[in-house]
Amino acid sequence: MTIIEASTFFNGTTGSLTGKEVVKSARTLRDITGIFEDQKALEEVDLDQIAYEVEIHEPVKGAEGGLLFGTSYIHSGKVGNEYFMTKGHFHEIRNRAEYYWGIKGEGLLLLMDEDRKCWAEKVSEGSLHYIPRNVAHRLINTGEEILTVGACWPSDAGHDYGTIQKEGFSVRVKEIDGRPVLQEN
Ligand code: M6P
Ligand code: ZN
Repeated sequence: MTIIEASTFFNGTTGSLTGKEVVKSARTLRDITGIFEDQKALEEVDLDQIAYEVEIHEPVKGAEGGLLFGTSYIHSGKVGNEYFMTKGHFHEIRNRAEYYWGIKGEGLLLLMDEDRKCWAEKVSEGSLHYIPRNVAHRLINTGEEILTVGACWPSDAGHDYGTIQKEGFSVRVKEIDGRPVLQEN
């Protein structure tokens, strides 16, 4: 019998994932222009800047019964008065839940059920968020530093981006008088 060295590392302070089976990706504003309301404001920003980055530990692909573990880094910024945010998604297999937890920065987790009822939870260092089955989820950086959030979800959950692309969330988060405000979409 042998003792095996760990091959993947998670830095709890920064959220950083390194080592084996870690996949990194980034989305620029150009990749997500459709999620912002103020299309005119998009003409005034650098579309090649990164809106958010994701690191995922992916020991399995799509298999039922597995888990995936990730860190999202949402950059600070706005398009018009709407904060940078993730695309947001339902799970392709709708009854798959997910955990998010705040690692660094300040933001909101916007949640929406299948009746398009929305609510939001404050995300900050140490906050824990259970995303129930059948609920779409999007992270919004309302602060001035990068919002770093951990995630763990079933490996077969999948991402349904199409529904959000077509219908959006029923609520938008905008900065009004220097504070985040929820507005009906
Ligand atoms: C978290 C997880 C991932 C997701 C990522 C970015 O790390 O929920 O599954 O891909 O956030 O969010 P989105 O896919 O909505 O852009
Ligand atoms: Zn998810």
